[in-house]
Amino acid sequence: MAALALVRSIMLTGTTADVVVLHTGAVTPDQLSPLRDLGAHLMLAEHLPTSSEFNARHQRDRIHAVSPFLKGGKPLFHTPLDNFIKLRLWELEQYERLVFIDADALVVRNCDSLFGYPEFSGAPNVYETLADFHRLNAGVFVAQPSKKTFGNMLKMLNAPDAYWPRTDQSFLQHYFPDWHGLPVFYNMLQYVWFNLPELWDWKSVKIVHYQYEKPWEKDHPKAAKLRPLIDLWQAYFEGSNIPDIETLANPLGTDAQNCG
Ligand SMILES: [Mn+2]
Repeated sequence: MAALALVRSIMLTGTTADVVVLHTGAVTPDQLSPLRDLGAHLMLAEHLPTSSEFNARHQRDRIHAVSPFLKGGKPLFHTPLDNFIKLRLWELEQYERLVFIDADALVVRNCDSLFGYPEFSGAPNVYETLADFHRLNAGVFVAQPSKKTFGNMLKMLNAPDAYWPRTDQSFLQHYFPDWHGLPVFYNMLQYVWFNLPELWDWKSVKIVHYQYEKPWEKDHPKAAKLRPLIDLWQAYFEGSNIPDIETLANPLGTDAQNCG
């Protein structure tokens, strides 16, 4: 499963934090055991107790009809109701602070400094234009677990007629309107590679986030454009020939700029 590449990448950064994998009941024990072997703690999480009206409004087919993805494709496994499960992180009061990272990401440098950031810190959803710096991408964020916060979230989330077109991402931006911005390097979205190559610098990138098409999908429409990033993910997934990040070539454009 995809989280194997992520967990391996985190362990290779020498983190001193507990690594916890939040998973649904749809994941099988043989998919989970390699994660445990790498030292991850596994945590089964249930869907949130949202109303049946809420659940109907957030069914995949309905969300995609009302609020289609116009900028890129997502694989079919994508289930909107599963996305809200990540709010259960706020129930984990045994931790003072946590850093959430989407399973479709790789941590290529140590990110323990994120534990020093306040709630709620997240990186902007920048992958097409710099005008999007005010939008949140919920793939990486810093939170302070609190059952009280969790209860308040559930109330707002599940309010009558509430509709969250980008699921947890829309909700978190609404719940934390004054979120703190993390540098983009903490959540480099893969489309930056071809849309804003001048932003990409391997010397600073800490987390690569494969938003939209996934690096484990066979020959997706963006595969040719993203080949170096897909090869990097595969190396972490296989656990062999993982390159030294310092030696990776930046996308074209950055190199040209550096020469000038
Ligand atoms: Mn993601």
